[in-house]
Amino acid sequence: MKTIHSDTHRLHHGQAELIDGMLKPCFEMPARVDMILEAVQSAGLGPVLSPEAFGPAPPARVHTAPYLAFLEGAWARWTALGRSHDALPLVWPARDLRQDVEPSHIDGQLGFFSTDASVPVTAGTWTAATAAVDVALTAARLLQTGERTAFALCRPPGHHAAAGAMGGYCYLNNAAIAARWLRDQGAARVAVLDVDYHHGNGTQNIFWTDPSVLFVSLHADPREEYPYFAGHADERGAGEGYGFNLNIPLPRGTDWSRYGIALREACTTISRFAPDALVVSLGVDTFEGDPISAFALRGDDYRRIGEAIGDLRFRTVFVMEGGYAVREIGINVVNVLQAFDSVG
Ligand code: Q9C
Ligand code: ZN
Repeated sequence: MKTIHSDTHRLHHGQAELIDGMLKPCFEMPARVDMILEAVQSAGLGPVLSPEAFGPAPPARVHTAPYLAFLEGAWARWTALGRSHDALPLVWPARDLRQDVEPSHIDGQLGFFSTDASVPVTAGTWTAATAAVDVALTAARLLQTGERTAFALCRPPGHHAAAGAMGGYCYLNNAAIAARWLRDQGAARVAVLDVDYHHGNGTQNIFWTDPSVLFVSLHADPREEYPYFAGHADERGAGEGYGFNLNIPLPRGTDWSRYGIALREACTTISRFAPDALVVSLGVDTFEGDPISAFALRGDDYRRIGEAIGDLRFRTVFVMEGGYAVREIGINVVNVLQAFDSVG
């Protein structure tokens, strides 16, 4: 399996996130990619290639124009006020407030274009996020050239980014942009399987009314975990897209005995949909040692995930999402990818 990787991700490095009333170092850090790359190379997974540039059109197929304009210019607007630390949102248009007027002040815009505070905008965030999109698209293009699979080593992650909002460490939705691009290239049906610990609310939002992109997500029950306000089982899509969204929320402490059953259900649904391509939002924050999560998957379980996905026999692009146990992140990711290859 080929891996697509760009060092440009380093330009996005948030200084802090708010935990227990204190600013703590961001869990979503550049070292995550270093560890995955090292594991890919030492396992001999396959060649590591640089991305090609796809330009602004593919993200514009998924995200709104006002949101993209905001994100591209946010750092300049922030520093123009004499500020020098991370730009963070602190006020949101919650219910009972106006949702329909974009503020002109950067402090208002940060809230208008986000779902929560876990999205520091730094000097290099836009450049890093657009590079991650190119990584995802370059991997997707490999499927067009006859490869059965490819691994997009994206950072920052993407699945919490909605059409018009950043959130949960995510700015541009790499997996959704890749799925949309595959559709635009002629794939009639694309499935997105999201195995990150957190519900992929951004991806769900983007394909909510679209019957040509099936979204299936296994994740922590939103009653007790981020993103809290999306990811319930009764969210099935709307309009033409009704029935093409499947959420499988799982309780704290979920281990393989439970996860494996849920994954089989997810795979059965995808198999029936018979997509022309499969995009996997690959998060390994389901790991028992993850510092912000509460599932209990172990190293070997990632092999089982890879085998289950490989058994589907669809052309598959893996897009990196979450995973914060930095020491084990590489081996867990490579376990999925090697097991997928072994089924091929
Ligand atoms: N106590 C991804 O995995 N909230 N995003 C963290 C920690 C945000 C996770 C709170 C979690 C976002 C891509
Ligand atoms: Zn996650």
